[in-house]
Amino acid sequence: MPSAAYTSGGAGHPHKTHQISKQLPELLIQLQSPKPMDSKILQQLQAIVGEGRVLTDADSLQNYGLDRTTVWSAAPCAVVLPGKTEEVQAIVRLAGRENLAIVPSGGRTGLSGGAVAKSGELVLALDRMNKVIDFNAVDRSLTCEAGIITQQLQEYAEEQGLFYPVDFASAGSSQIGGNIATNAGGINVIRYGMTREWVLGLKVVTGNGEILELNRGLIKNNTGYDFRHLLIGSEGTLGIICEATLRLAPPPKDPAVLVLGVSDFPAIMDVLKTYSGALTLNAFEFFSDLALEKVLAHQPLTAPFEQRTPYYALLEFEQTTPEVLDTAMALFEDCVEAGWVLDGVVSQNQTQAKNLWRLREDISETLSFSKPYKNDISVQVSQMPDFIRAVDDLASQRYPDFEVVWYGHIGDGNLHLNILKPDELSIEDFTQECSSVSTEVAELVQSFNGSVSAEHGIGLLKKPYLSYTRSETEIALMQQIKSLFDPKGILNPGKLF
Ligand code: 2HG
Ligand code: ZN
Repeated sequence: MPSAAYTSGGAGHPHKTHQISKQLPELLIQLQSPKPMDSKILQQLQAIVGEGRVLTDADSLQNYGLDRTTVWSAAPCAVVLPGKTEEVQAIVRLAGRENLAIVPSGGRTGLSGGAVAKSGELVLALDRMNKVIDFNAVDRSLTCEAGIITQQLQEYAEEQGLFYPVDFASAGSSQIGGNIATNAGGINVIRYGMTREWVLGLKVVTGNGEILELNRGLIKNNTGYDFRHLLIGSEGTLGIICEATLRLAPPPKDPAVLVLGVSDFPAIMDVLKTYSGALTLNAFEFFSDLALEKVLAHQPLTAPFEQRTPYYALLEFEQTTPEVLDTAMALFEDCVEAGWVLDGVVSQNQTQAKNLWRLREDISETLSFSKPYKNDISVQVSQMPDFIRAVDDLASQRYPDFEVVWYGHIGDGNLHLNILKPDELSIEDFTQECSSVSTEVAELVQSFNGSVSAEHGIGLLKKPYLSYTRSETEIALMQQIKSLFDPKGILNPGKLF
């Protein structure tokens, strides 16, 4: 292997604990003079949750009113912090009586505006409901409250000798309830699937104020419609997730990370085919050299190897036996010989593995400083080469003056296409220009039978494009289902459809 020596930078701070700073343009920072909270409702909320747990100060409204999108201004009427399911139920019932819209709120790390409160809603934040309630070694499962931070859950599982495999860069601030409400994906989907795969049970409060206990931790339960799966990915429109029972896995053995410098897109797919045919991959990610350049300019990291290449593939695999690494190296030689791979580096310990991961995981945070317009699209993996070619043609025709950064979870067919805002362009003009191209991107996605939102959800941002992936009949059925779970339409109104 040409660059076997590891060259990445020092440890730095742990990559999952830093939060993306919300650098918003001034015009978006001002609150849209939220409607003051009716004092009688305020008193009733306080009676439910206790003194100091209903927030109305400007900082809290700003902080709890936004996720990581930069398009809308925060304008909730108040933030309420319940401590248990019965309090959530009482708040929902009060909101139903008063016709008050509720925005359920987790870690607000979403990228589609699903947790944005921009129209005088009450933000119901799960922060105080953050405990592990039960762990069962025989069932390999744990039950926790919805407000637990994903990374804390992962660490808890690790302390039990087990593994919660859903992982992504914002795991240090996202909450499990939000992960479930958006069916979060992340970097390990190729091996472990999305959040949905790991949910064994849910306790939720519907928009009608009923408490439902869904599936109660069972592996086998064929008793009709599985409402648990309706709630997963429902983006807070059907019910508020208060507790979850999650399945845990055995931890992967000594995972190694390989970063390969690749000549072009088709070569990435050849590398994927080569490696996934011979090894069990935990992840197969890719990023362009422009993505790497941006990360290196903002983070204390060094390039994976001296030579810069147009694209990089990042693979993670379990070293179940010492031979696995030999296989990976032999495949590397094959890929070099075929002309697909130009250089490569493999981690020799977990610190090196973590630092190599940062080259990929830090992209989103790094790009946030350029207020990117985001696309999170997917097709079947087999369609990827043709799809990428078509998206590339479209992007170079329609965005000739913008920097386009390519990266994503290529192993599961998910592309993140970020268009960077030039400094001289206002955010309004930039968003408008990008939105007009988005319809063409959506048409292209539709022609490939793909999805306009692979893992970030629909929220507010992707609402105009939902019909490119879901039929009219499906959307009408979704609306009818919503009216059953939330007859007054108080849960996250205006999101999803
Ligand atoms: C990732 O894969 C995240 O890094 C964020 O899903 C993607 O910011 C993005 O576009
Ligand atoms: Zn992603």
